[in-house]
Amino acid sequence: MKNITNPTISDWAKICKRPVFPAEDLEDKVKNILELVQQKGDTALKELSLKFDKAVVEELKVSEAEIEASKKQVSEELKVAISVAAKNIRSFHEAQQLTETIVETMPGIQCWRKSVAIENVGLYIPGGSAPLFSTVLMLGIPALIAGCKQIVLCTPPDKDGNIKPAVLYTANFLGITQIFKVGGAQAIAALAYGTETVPKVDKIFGPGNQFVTKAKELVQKNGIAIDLPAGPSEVLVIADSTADADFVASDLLSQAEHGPDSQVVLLSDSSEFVEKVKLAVDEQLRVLPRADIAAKALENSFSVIFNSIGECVEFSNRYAPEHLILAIENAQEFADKIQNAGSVFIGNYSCESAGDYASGSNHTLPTNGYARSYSGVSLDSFVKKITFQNISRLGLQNIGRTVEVMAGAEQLLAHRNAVSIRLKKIQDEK
Ligand code: HSO
Ligand code: ZN
Repeated sequence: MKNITNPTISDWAKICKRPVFPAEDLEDKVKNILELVQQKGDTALKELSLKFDKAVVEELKVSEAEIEASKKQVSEELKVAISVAAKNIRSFHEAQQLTETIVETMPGIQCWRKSVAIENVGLYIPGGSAPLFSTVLMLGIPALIAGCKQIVLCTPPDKDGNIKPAVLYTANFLGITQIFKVGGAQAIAALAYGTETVPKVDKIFGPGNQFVTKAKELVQKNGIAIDLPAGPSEVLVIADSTADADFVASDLLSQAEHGPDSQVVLLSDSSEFVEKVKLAVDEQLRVLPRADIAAKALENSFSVIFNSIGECVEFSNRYAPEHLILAIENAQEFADKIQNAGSVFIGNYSCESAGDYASGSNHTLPTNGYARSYSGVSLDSFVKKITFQNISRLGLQNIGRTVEVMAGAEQLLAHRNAVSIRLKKIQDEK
């Protein structure tokens, strides 16, 4: 983890740039996969699973028997943890249901907005070295609260053609039953176009590798919505000398262990504190099973020493981290100055892991600086908001002239006539 001291503002943009590791010919490879799935449907999915996951998949849809078996493979302790986390995530997302009021903008003119669930949604749950069953909770719970009619889950099979029991258990625990053994760009293609077995959806959610992310980007051209332009995980910690170096080190490592392309950043006003954190990182890293991955991520990571915590906050707003931890005195006060971040963790005890799993907030968040303009996944991500209006005869009399004048000025005379024709009839009826 390299250190930078007091960089000039003109260097900030360069420092904030995330490392990129593009796979060779990524776009062409993904386009080929998308085409194959469009042409050959289920057959392509099975062929691609064999090619990329080395898995022979007989049935794409997970069977009842497999779901039943998962209940025996998950420990009682984990089942309790999943239910506690689910309860908190449900409470937090249920509170996001807002009933909007009917607004009378003028006498006789009523306008209102209604949230209506996106009918068909696809949830992608990556496999790989750390199967994130927690993401099933983070995507499944708001989808269910929103009232999505069809929730389709895709996740890659392992070499034996099986799905991780915790993923199956969690999906079934929520009542999600349409689970398909398919991963990578081919899963995104299946959800976007539909195959004989996998239903086509309207919006695709979930994290994934570069292939998945590229596929999500490309299928948008077909009118499919996606949650976020996802990228590698990141955390930025702002810490002063009142923080606990061991805690800060543990937070940095918790994100570093996600993948070699993750980035962790430490900002502080104290060089002694940064040194303490680095020692603690080395010590904690040694005993981590994913030390290799975390060590690689640390190579793309850095610390910056600024003159004040105020400057750290300013830099963080420029960096726009996915996760921001404020391990500083008066953390709440500084929290009010946060302009760009996916999710903020305030004080020494708010570790990111709590939000990743169980405190209630969503862990699907904007990375790669997208926190400047995007929000993380929430209940809103699973609905569209339809506006309604009801204009009475009196309402049209009140608004009519305004519309006629504006339509005339835009020279859209059919628009103007839609009002004039009505006003005239009202006049004639008098
Ligand atoms: N930190 C990840 C979410 C996660 N962590 C899932 C553990 N499991 C999102 O950036
Ligand atoms: Zn995490």
